[in-house]
Amino acid sequence: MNKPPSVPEQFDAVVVGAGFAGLYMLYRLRELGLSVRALESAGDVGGTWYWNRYPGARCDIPTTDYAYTFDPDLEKEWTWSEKYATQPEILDYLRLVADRHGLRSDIEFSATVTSARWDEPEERWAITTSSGNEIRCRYYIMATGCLSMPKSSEIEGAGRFRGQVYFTSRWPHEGADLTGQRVAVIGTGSSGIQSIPLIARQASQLTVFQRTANFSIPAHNGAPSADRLEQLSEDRDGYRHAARWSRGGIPTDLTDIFGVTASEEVRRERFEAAWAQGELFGILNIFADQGVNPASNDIVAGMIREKIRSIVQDPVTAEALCPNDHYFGTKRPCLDTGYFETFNLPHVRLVDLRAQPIVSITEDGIETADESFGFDAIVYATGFDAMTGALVAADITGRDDAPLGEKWAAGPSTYLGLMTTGFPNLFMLTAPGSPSVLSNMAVSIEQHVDWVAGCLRDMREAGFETIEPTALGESGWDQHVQDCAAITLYPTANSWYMGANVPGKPRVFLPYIGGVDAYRKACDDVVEQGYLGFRLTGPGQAQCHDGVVRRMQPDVALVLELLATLGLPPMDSLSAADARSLMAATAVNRPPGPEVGEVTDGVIPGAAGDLPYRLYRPAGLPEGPRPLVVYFHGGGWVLGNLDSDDPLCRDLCARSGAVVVSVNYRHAPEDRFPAAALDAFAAVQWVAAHATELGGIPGQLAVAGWSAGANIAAVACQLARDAGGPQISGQLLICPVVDSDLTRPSYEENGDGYILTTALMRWFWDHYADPADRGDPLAAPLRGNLAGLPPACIVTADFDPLRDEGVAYARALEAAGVPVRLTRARGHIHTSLTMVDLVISGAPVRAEIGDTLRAFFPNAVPQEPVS
Ligand code: N01
Repeated sequence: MNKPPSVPEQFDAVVVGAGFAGLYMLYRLRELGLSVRALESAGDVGGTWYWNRYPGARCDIPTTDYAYTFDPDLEKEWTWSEKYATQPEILDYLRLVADRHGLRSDIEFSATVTSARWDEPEERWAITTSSGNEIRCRYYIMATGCLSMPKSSEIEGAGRFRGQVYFTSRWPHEGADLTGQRVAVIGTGSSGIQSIPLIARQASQLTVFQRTANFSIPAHNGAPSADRLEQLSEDRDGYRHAARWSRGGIPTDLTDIFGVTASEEVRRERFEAAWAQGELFGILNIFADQGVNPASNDIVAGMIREKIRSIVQDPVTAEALCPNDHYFGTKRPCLDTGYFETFNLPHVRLVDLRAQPIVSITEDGIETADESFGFDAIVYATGFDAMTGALVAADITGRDDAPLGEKWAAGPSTYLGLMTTGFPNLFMLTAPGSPSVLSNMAVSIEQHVDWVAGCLRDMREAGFETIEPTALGESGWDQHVQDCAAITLYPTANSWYMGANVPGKPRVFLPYIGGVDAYRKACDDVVEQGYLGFRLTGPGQAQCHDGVVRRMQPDVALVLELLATLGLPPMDSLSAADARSLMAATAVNRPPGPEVGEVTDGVIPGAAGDLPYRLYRPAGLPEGPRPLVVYFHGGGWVLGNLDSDDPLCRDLCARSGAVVVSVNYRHAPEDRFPAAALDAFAAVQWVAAHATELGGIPGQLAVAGWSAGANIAAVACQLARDAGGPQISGQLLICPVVDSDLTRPSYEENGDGYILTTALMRWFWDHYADPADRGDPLAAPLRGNLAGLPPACIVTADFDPLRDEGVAYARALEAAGVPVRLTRARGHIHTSLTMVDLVISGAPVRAEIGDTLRAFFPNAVPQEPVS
């Protein structure tokens, strides 16, 4: 007789995983009064701390900070014995939390989820487990961890070895006695680096197979930091608040010292202090620019290599242990206890797999290209299919029977690293797109869980039963995650952050690198804006405030934040003289822009007197004449000079291979309309006439400008056409002023808060031109005759009040038959493209501008663009 189908158990929520995240999620869901079942494949709570029992396993975040904060009494009662606690102690802690809050009664252990399917008509998840049970729930929450799916060994012959095989991530509970054995360890990530010194104590011979040398600093383990304990005892709430709103989840004073400009003495002092401190966020915060600037990063990396050479006695081994194929920090750095010293022991040997790769694992050991090694035991410390592995393996099928693995085939896509479209009511804790592995996990996990719990509470109060991100919200977040990574050195490394450690895995930067603080703010903003980017439904109702929570480039946002802290007066409240002084003062410490071949200053006869110019000649071969670009600086006809746009001129010169002649012009209010425009035209005429002596190619001349400089560049093109010359090959107008109408939508949207404000624009116009003149094409070129003008490249920025007039000019030029390339600086403000080397996200736009300038001169000598 057939067994009758069992009735699926019903829960409001199912949580998968009983580690740090799963336990707290369970606690919060129960607090909300929901019925919950947690499913855990292990035999006990602990997650990563249940499985990773290899010798030496410890956390690499100080234990004072690597703990829950939701239970203040537990915080006071529990004392960590060490600065970095061992795996058994952390596991004990998690067991205590489970017992203290009676969580075990809702956890089914040794239960592996085999599949989860969204039942569309029922609006519920149907989950099956390894025991054949079916469970149904409304909310399905994956707390499966980022580093829980061991990477399968892709090494040839891995199954053939007849000796003992161990995986650091699945170490036997009873331990492994390696006493007197010949042991191989493959892998030198955190797990390898922590376990190798302890394995060396037991083994008679230890051979470490290293594919990539890794950066590691001494943990200086011992008692928990007295300083942190004191801060906690004095003001626990304040300390925890600071952690929640910090960049990495630990209160840290971020430095503003740049490696490239710091003195040797300061560099050394800061490095030695971080080395002595033995904390990851310390060594990652020696210089403000070490994560983004290769030169600064090299300073830190070089000093770590010096330390390695000073510890390891054999110079060949020392050199092989020196990392040199990735920037420091771009692969997770390690904290060790005696790692490099271990290689001074006579029975320990390093095999550099770059020099002699593994050919195969054999029955007796390992064969490399050069040698055969015999072993009694092989330890794999080869890492994880990080961040996506456990989620994809969980066989989750969303709307229209679409598997998560298929959706993520080209790389994961999430909204806030918490949800993904097509999978309603599926929450993922610390998923791709969240700060997770780049942060103190304990802090990030509490934030995620609190957000999810708050979301479910809000939904219940409003009568909603399903939630799902919109395509727009999710693609916007994915873009933001990649934008944040793109300005750093991180994507350059073959790291597990990039999925590069797993053969065939798409190369996408997985975690959110914008910071715990920025992430928390984004999550909060989403809620404040009525669950922006989510669609919620419930009986008889639906809600969708569609949109993108972060559209601005992250470095632009940082510049704005920094400016806000300076408390500068609005420019439009100042006199022209004071505004000029303020502008000069704020430019003092900015990066100088790229090197060019030669910079010379000179004087041009203008429409009513001499005009200073600065000429930039590109570096490199071939020698000989180059096309010319006459450039006009920005500053609303009132501010600016040859210095103000110097970095941008260098950049344009280096990228285009053209000689750039930056010309100053008469400023308002001393010389009002149309002085600046007439000077611009006079300058263009003079440069065209003196092309040869300036090192230019006669007849190959473009004009360029930014902001008001673009205004007079555009006017000069119209005047040149009307005057029958000079011949202009192209006009580059960066965020141009082309009209005096301040009512376009971009003025509404961006008129306040993005440096160039509507009020400032009005102030500029008031200084420059009488209202009666503002419609004159010499002031508002959009209103002129546009036929027969040179090809144009118009650059607009998303958060610029002038955005729409730039677009309008492009459309009008096109309508008049002028070839136009409209380049959008996505996520930028009016000034960001001029902030060369400060707003790194502007580099791709400036590269595009360089290409356009080259295209203005198709017959010029080709020149390699700067990278
Ligand atoms: O793994 P890993 P892990 N042949 O990927 C090598 C956290 N964690 O388990 O770099 C030969 O870092 C691989 O070489 P390569 C922490 O976030 C924290 O050590 O890919 N070698 C690498 O050397 C950490 O980052 C703690 O060229 C192969 C190593 O194996 C993350 O977990 C402790 C290979 C893998 O290093 C993962 O650390 C432990 C092959 N086929 C872990 N495949 C603490 O809290 C891989 N390798 C301190």
